[in-house]
This record gives sequence, structure tokens and C-alpha cells, in this order.
Amino acid sequence: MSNARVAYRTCPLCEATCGLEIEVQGVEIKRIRGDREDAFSKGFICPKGSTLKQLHEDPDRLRKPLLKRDGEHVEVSWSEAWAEVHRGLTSVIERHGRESVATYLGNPNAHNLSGLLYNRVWLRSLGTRQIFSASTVDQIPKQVASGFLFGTPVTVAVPDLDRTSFLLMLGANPYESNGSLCTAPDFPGRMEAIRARGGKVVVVDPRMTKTARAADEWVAIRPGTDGLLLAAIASELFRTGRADVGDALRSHVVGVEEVRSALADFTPESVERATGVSASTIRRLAKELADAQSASVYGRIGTTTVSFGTVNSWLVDVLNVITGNLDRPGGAMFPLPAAGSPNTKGTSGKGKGFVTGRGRTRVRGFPEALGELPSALLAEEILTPGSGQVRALVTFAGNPVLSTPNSNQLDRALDDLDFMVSIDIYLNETTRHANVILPPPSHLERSHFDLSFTMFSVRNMANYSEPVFEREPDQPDEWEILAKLALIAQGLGPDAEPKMIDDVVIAQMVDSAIADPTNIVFGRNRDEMLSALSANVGVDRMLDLLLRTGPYGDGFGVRPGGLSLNELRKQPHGVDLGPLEPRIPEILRTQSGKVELAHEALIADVERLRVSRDVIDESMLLIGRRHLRSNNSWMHNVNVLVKGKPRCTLQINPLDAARLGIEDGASVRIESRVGAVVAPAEVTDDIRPSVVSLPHGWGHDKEGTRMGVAGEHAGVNSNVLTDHDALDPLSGNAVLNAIPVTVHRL
Ligand SMILES: Nc1nc2c(c(=O)[nH]1)N[C@H]1C(S)=C(S)[C@@H](COP(=O)(O)OP(=O)(O)OC[C@H]3O[C@@H](n4cnc5c(=O)[nH]c(N)nc54)[C@H](O)[C@@H]3O)O[C@H]1N2
Ligand SMILES: Nc1nc2c(c(=O)[nH]1)N[C@H]1C(S)=C(S)[C@@H](COP(=O)(O)OP(=O)(O)OC[C@H]3O[C@@H](n4cnc5c(=O)[nH]c(N)nc54)[C@H](O)[C@@H]3O)O[C@H]1N2
Ligand code: SF4
Ligand SMILES: [Mo]
Repeated sequence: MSNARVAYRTCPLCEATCGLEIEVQGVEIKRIRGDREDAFSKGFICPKGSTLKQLHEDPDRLRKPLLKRDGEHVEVSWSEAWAEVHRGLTSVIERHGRESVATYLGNPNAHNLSGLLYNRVWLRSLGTRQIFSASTVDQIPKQVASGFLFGTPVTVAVPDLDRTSFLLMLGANPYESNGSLCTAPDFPGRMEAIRARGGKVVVVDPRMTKTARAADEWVAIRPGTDGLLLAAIASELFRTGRADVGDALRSHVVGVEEVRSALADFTPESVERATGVSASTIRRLAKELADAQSASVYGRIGTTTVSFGTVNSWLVDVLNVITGNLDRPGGAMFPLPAAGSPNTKGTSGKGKGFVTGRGRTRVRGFPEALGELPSALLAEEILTPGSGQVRALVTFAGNPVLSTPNSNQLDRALDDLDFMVSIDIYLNETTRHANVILPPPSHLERSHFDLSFTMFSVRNMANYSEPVFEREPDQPDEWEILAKLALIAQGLGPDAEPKMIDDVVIAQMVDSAIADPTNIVFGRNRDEMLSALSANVGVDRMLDLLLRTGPYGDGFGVRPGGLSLNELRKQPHGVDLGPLEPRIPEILRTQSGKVELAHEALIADVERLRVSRDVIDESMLLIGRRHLRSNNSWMHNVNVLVKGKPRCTLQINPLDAARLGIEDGASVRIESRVGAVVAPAEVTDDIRPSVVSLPHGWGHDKEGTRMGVAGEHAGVNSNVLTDHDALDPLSGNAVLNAIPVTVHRL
């Protein structure tokens, strides 16, 4: 058939960045499978990858803006929608000021070129500091710890999976999640390869996960106590004289002695009771880490979404440093991203350093981190009267009503707003509160480049995807929606053209590049550069600039053969830029120009960790989990993913089940300080006693949503149970694991 073609594209659904091969006939998708020629994923995909077809075709996916009229969402034209956004936003700003408008940016932003490049633009135009995002229910502790250690919050050390001989993994389940802050398509395959080459994998998790089952060893820790375990391993290494930063790193690290003394009394015996891990296991793990030819310690969700999130994240890297594994092959290394990374810009080797607390929340004075306020505190900013009270909200690719703590409180708070706008593909639990919903194009109708995940990738890669389909004639691109919001926020009205602001922004980007003496295009001519850019508008044009001025870029002719958007367009399977290379000291942006191992904020929080050793909560502790066929809260409308056995079950150990008179499948009521839900019990040995697990992202039974399939597989919302008052003090991250609960048979 003449109109049959094959398109190649990176999957935007999770951090693994798999290459897809998409067979298309006209406007129809025939088949999606793994792209065997993809330079990184080599054909690997998971069951979600091919469902981009179902997402594209989903009749519930919004194709026209929705306006809430008399409590009901109705389709309207784009111009009607913009007029209403203009009216609603300007009236709130005029009455209550810019600080009364809050924003919430959800997880898909990290997978989305429009969000990554345009959020700055509209947020600056809006001029509010009420910025909330999924980061504070996720990875921000790792970013704060990394900021303190290395000087920028995106300078995160990732496990060098393909070369390591010992992987100590805490609170991550890549067999379901496919990895996070560690971009590695086919994480399972890469993990198996560690064992195949004679290495060892140890998984620390209160649950016997698929990942733990595939590892050499499962350490069944009590939830929330990873910091104690990590501190005890470090302390043991110091005490036994095994701590050694190594020759390459020694002159680049400060604070090792302070860390040694701060952790001295965390003996393996002292943490045994709290962690549930025996002192002999801790001693052995310390020895194995030290003796391994190379080793990498890696912590994820189970270590960040807990009350010691930042301290845990720091201690992970303390172990990488004191075993001599930071920044060396097989250890924990730093990618060299092709575009847009703060650690490839400016003067190499030192910088301004990283600080938090440049602002505080209005109600309880909680310090900001990375320009963001804790999402757990959004509801109180809406509900508490006074000057600066949040009266309007813009959500962009987020579903905080299911994803953030004490969801029932937030759900009520959103009803209280004067005005709400959502940019989203669905009418769901959050967007049902919006006065206007603005739909972006389908995932297959836009270009793609992983600006975020190339920063956390186990190989250096660059892969650009063209849109597979053209947009409908009146459908704006997602960056145009954001540009329009910016124009409205600037007072230019609902009819101003996105191109107007886009031309200003690209000129500013070019100006700052040519004014920067460390940039390859320093001193060049603005107009000459603007006309050399390969796209004439939008995020592709910005990306071209970032690629060409990036570390592999062609520098607008300075480095012939270097990267540019045009170059990447010729390589639909992506470009492999090689294995990770040591980057210290060049990558550092701390004021001292050193790895600051003993930042005072971290050392100060060690006291809280010390206290936690002896205050042991005997309650049942609730933790979360992820499933391969689910993606946070928003892919439950895809029938092929949700069919089969319901997955939103409360996992409970047989000992607890017997004690509480709970049989498999029985309805149980789970109650916390802030809420209660009822879910079916799943009695299983795969979870440690005194711990129960409920996945997040479910609870699709709210009125006023329009997700037919999800509604039939509603499940319950685990965040009804998580407590908005429980925060990691250093980052503002929510505590989503180790929640004290009671469980009763109904
Ligand atoms: N209890 C508990 N809670 C958790 C977690 C946990 O482990 N336990 N995990 C947390 C983590 S790590 C995260 S990242 C958060 C996620 O929290 P959120 O980001 O708030 O939630 P998502 O479920 O990712 O919702 C994404 C939203 O974006 C929409 N969407 C999808 N693609 C696009 C797009 O391309 N453009 C636009 N405009 N919209 C789009 C979807 O319809 C959906 O409304 O949840 C957190 N919540
Ligand atoms: N299929 C699928 N893939 C996804 C997502 C998804 O929802 N579905 N979400 C994406 C997102 S936004 C993210 S951030 C990543 C997250 O990626 P991962 O961090 O791998 O996330 P999880 O699979 O939730 O694994 C967290 C593990 O921590 C364990 N845990 C809970 N509490 C503790 C604790 O106190 N200590 C320790 N040591 N372990 C604990 C849980 O039992 C669980 O096995 O996944 C991404 N990929
Ligand atoms: S592992 Fe992630 S990136 Fe790969 S196909 Fe699945 S959802 Fe897409
Ligand atoms: Mo996440």
C-alpha cells in the first residue's frame, strides 16, 4: 500500500526511553513494537509501549477544550476557551494579586519537550512563587542531596549498570518501574548481565519484589529505616578501616572526617531493632561493598518518599564515595547530556553552589527547594484565608487529587477555588474541578527529545523523534498552549499569537549564549545564529540551539559533524555517545569546587536519624508499590493494561492476616491519621510482617470524570491515607511510605 510507512519514536511513558517502531497506514496505527535498531534499547519494550496506539485512539482522550457550564463540562472552541482563561485568570490576579495563582506540574512534564522548555516561560510571566509539582512526591530529596554534594540539583550520580560488579539497590523495583533516575532500557536485562558476569545484586525492600527475586539477595528492611542501614554500613566501613575515597577522588572531596564522626555511633547493633536487618548482615554488606571490584549503591522511591528522604539520598552517595566508587567505571557516574544541562554550562569545576529556603510557604513557613513548595501543602494554601491565599490554580499534566497526600483534603480544597485551568488529556479526578481544560495534541502528534532523562542515563545518548501524525488543523501544539498562558499572564489578552513570545524567548536564549564566555558561540552574531537554526518556531528551534551549543554540538560550524537537530533527524534510531566517563572535578558547581560530603544541613539532620533509632513505631506500616501495566494514575483507561485480576489490593503477610482474621480476598478497612479506605486483602509471603502495601494512582470512582474504562477498574486511592503533615524537612518531599495504619476485617 502506498500510504504505509514506518515511524520511529522514543516512548515517552517512563524513564527507560525505549525506541518504538510504529507501522502506520494513512492515519491508522497498524502495530507498535520495539525498535530493534534503536541505539540504546535495541528492541526492548514493556507492555505499555505499544499502548500509545490505544492512548492515541482513546475516545475519552480530549480533543477539544472543555468548559464547565452549570457544573458540567462541555466542548467549546479554542477561542471560547481562551476567552474564559483570560477572564478567569485576570480577574483573580486583579483582585488578589499574582501570588494567589498556584501551579501544579505533573510527572509527564519530565517526558515532554514543551513542558521542559516552556514551563519557565509561562511561570515567569505568571510571576507567582506558588509553584508545586510531582517532584515533591518523588525525587526532590535526591536532587537536594545532590545539589549540596555537587552544586546543582541535576548532578545526580547514576549506577553504572553495564560495568558494575556489585549493585546495592534500595527502595527501587525496576522489574516493574523500568528504573528511575537511572535511564536504562531493559533494566532487568542489564541487571541479569551483572550476575552473568559474576557480579552480585542485593535488593533492600520490605517486599519480595520481582526485582528482589531476580537478585542474589533480598534484605527485608522495615519501612522508613534505610537511613539507619546506610549509616551503619558507612560507620562499619570507617570503623574497620575499609573506607577509602580512592586516589582519583581524594583531592576533590571534603568532609570525609566530619561524616566519619557524625556516623560513628551508628553501629550495626544499634540499628538492628529499628531496621529489622541483623548486625551480621550489615557487616557482611559493608565488607562486600568494600571488596567488590566495583560497586554502586542506588536508592529510589522507597528511599526518597520517606521522612529521611534527603538524608537517605545523601548516605547513598556517602557509600559511593567512601568505597571509592563515585565517578569511576562500574560505580556511580555522571552522564554528559547532549543538551540543556546546568552541569555542562558555565565555568567548569566550581559555581554558585546550591541553596534551599530562598522563600517559604505562606501558611506554615516551610522552606522552598528548587523553587518549589511541597505539594503536600497545596491544600492548606488554598483553604487558609489571609493575604496571598491561593484562589486560582493551573495544573499541567498532573493529577494531584490521586497523587498527593491527604487527597480528600485537596479534593475539597479544589472545590473552593475561584478559578482553575488544567492542561490535560483527560477529564479525571483533578481536572473535573477545572473551569477550563485545554487538551494538548496526542503523544504521537508531537516531537520528542528526552532533555531530562539524558541527564540520568547509563549511557550518553541522543535521540530525536518527529511527530508521527500531523495535528488537527485547529489543535495547538503543547508549547503554544503554554505560550498563550504566558501572553495572558502578561496582560496581552486572549488573542495574542504564541509566535510573538516564542520569537522573544529564542532571541533571549541566543543572546545569553553569545554573551557567555564559556559558550562555544561566545561573541557570535545573533541574527546569523537565529537564521541558522533549523526550525523556525517552537521547542524544536530551542532544542536545536541547545544541541548545537551543547557538549557534542556543532557550535554553528565550529565543530563540523557535531550534533544538531538536523543531524539527529537523519538518525531515527538515535545516536550512541558512548559509555559514561569520569567527570569530576569538571562537573562540580559547588563554591569550594569540591564534593561537599558533609554539608551542614545534612550533618544536622543526622541527629533526627539518631533519635529514630530508638523510637520504634509498633504500628502496621503502609508502603506503596508499582505494577508494570500501570503508570501512576493515568493509564488505567487502557483496557489491555487493566484487564485481568484487580491489582489495587492490600498486600498483607499471612502472620498478620491470621492474627487479624483476614482471608485472602476479604474486604479490609485501612485507617490512618487522616483517612480510611476499603480494599481487598491479598495475603502473601512476599511482604514482611507488620507491613502492608497498597499501590497508588487508583480511586477512579469520582463523579464528573470521563474515563470509562478506568471507572470500571476504580480501585481505591492510597493517598487518602498519606498524611500532608509528614514531610522530609530538608526537601519538603511528602512521606508516602511507612505510614502508620490500622487494618480491620470488614
Ligand atoms: N502513595 C504514593 N503516591 C505517589 C507515589 C507513590 O509511590 N506512592 N508516587 C509519586 C510519584 S513518583 C509521582 S511522579 C506522582 C505523579 O503525580 P502526578 O504527576 O500528579 O500524576 P500522574 O498520574 O502522573 O498524572 C499525569 C497527568 O497528566 C496527564 N497527561 C499525560 N500525558 C500528558 C501530556 O503529554 N500532556 C498533558 N498536558 N497531560 C498529560 C494525565 O491525564 C494525568 O492527568 O505520584 C506520586 N504519588
Ligand atoms: N510500570 C510503571 N512504571 C513506572 C511508574 C509506574 O507508575 N508504573 N512510575 C514511574 C515513576 S513516576 C517513578 S518515580 C518510578 C519509580 O521507580 P521505582 O523507585 O523503582 O518505584 P517502585 O516500583 O514504586 O519501587 C519502590 C520500591 O520501594 C519499596 N519500598 C517502600 N518503602 C520502602 C522503604 O522504606 N525502604 C525500602 N528500601 N524500600 C521501600 C516498595 O516496596 C517498592 O518495591 O517509576 C516510573 N516507572
Ligand atoms: S519500559 Fe517505559 S519507555 Fe520502555 S516501552 Fe515501557 S513504558 Fe515505554
Ligand atoms: Mo515519579
